[in-house]
Amino acid sequence: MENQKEQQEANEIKFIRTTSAFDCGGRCPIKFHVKNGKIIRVEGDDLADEENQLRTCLKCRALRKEIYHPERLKYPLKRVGLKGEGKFKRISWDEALVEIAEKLKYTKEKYGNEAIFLPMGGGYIGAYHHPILAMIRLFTHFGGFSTHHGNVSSEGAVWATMTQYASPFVGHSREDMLNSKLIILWGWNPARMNSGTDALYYLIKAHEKGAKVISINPKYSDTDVVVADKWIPIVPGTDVTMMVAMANVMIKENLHDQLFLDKYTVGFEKFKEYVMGEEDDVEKTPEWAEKICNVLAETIRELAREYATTKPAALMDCQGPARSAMGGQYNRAAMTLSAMTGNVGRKGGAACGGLMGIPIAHMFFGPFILPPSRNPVEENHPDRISVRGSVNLKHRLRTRVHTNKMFDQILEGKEGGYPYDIKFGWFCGNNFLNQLGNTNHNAEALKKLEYMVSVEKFMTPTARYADIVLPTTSMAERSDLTRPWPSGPYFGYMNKAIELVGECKHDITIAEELAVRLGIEDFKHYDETRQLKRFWRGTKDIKEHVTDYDKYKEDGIWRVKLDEPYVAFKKQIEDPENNPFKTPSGKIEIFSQRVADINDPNLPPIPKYLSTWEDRFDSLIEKYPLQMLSPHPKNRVHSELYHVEWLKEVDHHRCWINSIDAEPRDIKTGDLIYVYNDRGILSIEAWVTERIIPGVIVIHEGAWYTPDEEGIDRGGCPNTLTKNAYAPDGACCLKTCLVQVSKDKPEVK
Ligand SMILES: Nc1nc2c(c(=O)[nH]1)N[C@H]1C(S)=C(S)[C@@H](COP(=O)(O)OP(=O)(O)OC[C@H]3O[C@@H](n4cnc5c(=O)[nH]c(N)nc54)[C@H](O)[C@@H]3O)O[C@H]1N2
Ligand SMILES: Nc1nc2c(c(=O)[nH]1)N[C@H]1C(S)=C(S)[C@@H](COP(=O)(O)OP(=O)(O)OC[C@H]3O[C@@H](n4cnc5c(=O)[nH]c(N)nc54)[C@H](O)[C@@H]3O)O[C@H]1N2
Ligand SMILES: [Mo]
Repeated sequence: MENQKEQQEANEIKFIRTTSAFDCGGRCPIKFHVKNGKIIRVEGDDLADEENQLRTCLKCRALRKEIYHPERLKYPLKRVGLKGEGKFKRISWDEALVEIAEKLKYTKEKYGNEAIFLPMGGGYIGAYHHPILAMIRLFTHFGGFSTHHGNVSSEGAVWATMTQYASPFVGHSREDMLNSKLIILWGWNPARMNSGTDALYYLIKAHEKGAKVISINPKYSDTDVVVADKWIPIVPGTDVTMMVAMANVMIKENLHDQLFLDKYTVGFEKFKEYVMGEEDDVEKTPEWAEKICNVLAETIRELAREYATTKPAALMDCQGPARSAMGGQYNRAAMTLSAMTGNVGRKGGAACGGLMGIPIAHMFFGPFILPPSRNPVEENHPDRISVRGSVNLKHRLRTRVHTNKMFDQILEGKEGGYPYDIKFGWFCGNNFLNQLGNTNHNAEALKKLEYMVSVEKFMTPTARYADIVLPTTSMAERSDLTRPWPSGPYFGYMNKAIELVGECKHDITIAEELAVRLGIEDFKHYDETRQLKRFWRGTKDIKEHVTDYDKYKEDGIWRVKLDEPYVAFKKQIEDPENNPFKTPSGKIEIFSQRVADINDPNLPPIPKYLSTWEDRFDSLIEKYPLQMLSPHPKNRVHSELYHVEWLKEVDHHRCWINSIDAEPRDIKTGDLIYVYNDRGILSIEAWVTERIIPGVIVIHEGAWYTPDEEGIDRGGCPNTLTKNAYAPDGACCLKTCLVQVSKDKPEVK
């Protein structure tokens, strides 16, 4: 009888509401259907009305296919083959943790704590289970670790906004697009890369309501297909020429908002001198720009007039184009145009800057589970980094290697001019071999590490180089708090839906168990459920908005109701006396003295177009005539969800190439082609399409690096071709890359 009842209960379908926590611009509400302890179905948001519903994305709807994927890691593994070869054997947790603890102690004694390297990683965005936070705490207790600086996503945009506005919160809540008359998508493609779960919905609504939408992008994007009234294709990396040429037209035709500039900005005169050619005898006319960016001068003129005279207008720049050798110059020029047209702080306008975040429901994580002290390796260093986003980059370089140089540091160490000699690497929440520039070089570096641990859900290209791979839990196996970026505003409550799969352990549990083996006695254990409530109670931002914790938990989401759309810098514009910008001048700094003081010609104090390496004017173009773009994938979060067959079907991984480039190479859709440069060779299927301009190819990021015995990457990971370099402002240069394409296999070096 008892058994029957239990059976009946188990057979019932339970609904568990949660919010996803991928490192994605979306944060989707999810309703899991759980039967017999197993997720059998995934639904989206059904708690809100049509208007407020958050449209759960295709990736989250396929979640159970990831959670139960046959290749999901379920036990600790020890490498038995060569690094990268992928041969591992199952071991017990006890064996794994004993060995790791020994290696950590050995490394500390022999080389010092600085030899322990902890790469950051955003793979999971939850407050309690954040893998990196757990490890920062453990390693701080253990005497410290070394790490890196420079946000892989957005350092160019962060640098630009901190320079010009001294604030990263440059976004509007998305419904404000309904107030725009003109929306310019300048390298923004929210139909592919989620940029707020509600972004595309409001963009479509705004378009339906009559806003004109113009897109400036080398590729005719998925968003353009849906909403663009006009597509202006542009040569990658040359946006600043078009932007300053638009400024030139506005100045000449007196279309700019001089009153706004006088009242709220500093340094416009210096920018004007550059634009009008007084600084360098080159006037930045549309004809000048046309020669570089390949947009007709007349098109530039028209857009300048339209943007300056249609009010309000929202120029939506983003981070992608700045993740390049040109860095945040593009965001700085966009912010300047926004000020010139008086669209900053205005409903239906946009402040630009690419980050798009708003400060509401933007609690920061982990105040209660961070270590009690600073990382000792940096604490005792005279050049410890102070503020993230500080414009003084040079200062930062002395304690931390740049993100896109972390593998160089492993290879070359102090002798090569890097801060430390690295011996031990702990990789969690990232797949950096795959996701940073120059995979072949990164693989060499991982081979050189004395010891490496990877905590993962899957045997990623990075994990294949580890000595020990530990299996971690998925988001369905955890309770946590999360929040969206870049837009919102809402808080997510993640409810644990199923028991831990296989022998998987949470990252935080791994840290706790390792602490015991390392003899760290004061490493605190926090109870998950109680800790989440404490987060809520102790975090002003959540507590202020979330008035009913139990409902928040039950619904898996708490929506913050705004009386009117959030508009960045509204206060600064409406009441500047009492609300100065946080810049040294208290105004929008079109000219920045702080940047001028760095005195680097490649880091100009006003936004400027600078030609870069591997652009169309680099002599390397003769050998490698095509620019490669590697935008974010629609069907994955970077390299996550790679195995999910449903998602593979959505968007086949293939190389976009224009017929003008394909025909002379005898390439047809479906052909296997080789894409290469001096850094590597990859193979991929071709898609001949007019949706990308001639001279440019597209390979989406996140495909798994899979070198064959000759070293050809059969997985088609674009970072096999990108450079391990950073821009003068700290941006990772993952979009600046020259390649050649052929149908025949090129010679392997
Ligand atoms: N589905 C999905 N959504 C995601 C992510 C994901 O992996 N998958 N990742 C999330 C993360 S971590 C981030 S940082 C954001 C990233 O968001 P972004 O960095 O903005 O995204 P990207 O796809 O790299 O680039 C956006 C667009 O810029 C265009 N572009 C590239 N170069 C140029 C150029 O020189 N000029 C112009 N005008 N356009 C250019 C590309 O064609 C592309 O359409 O997305 C987030 N959202
Ligand atoms: N060519 C090119 N390269 C790019 C970009 C580009 O535009 N072009 N974009 C860049 C950008 S914006 C970003 S943000 C980076 C992303 O770079 P990464 O952060 O390296 O990319 P992900 O593929 O998201 O890797 C996250 C990993 O964390 C694992 N993971 C998820 N949750 C957990 C957890 O709770 N614990 C542990 N231990 N692991 C977990 C996942 O399985 C996954 O393997 O890629 C960058 N790389
Ligand atoms: Mo990112």
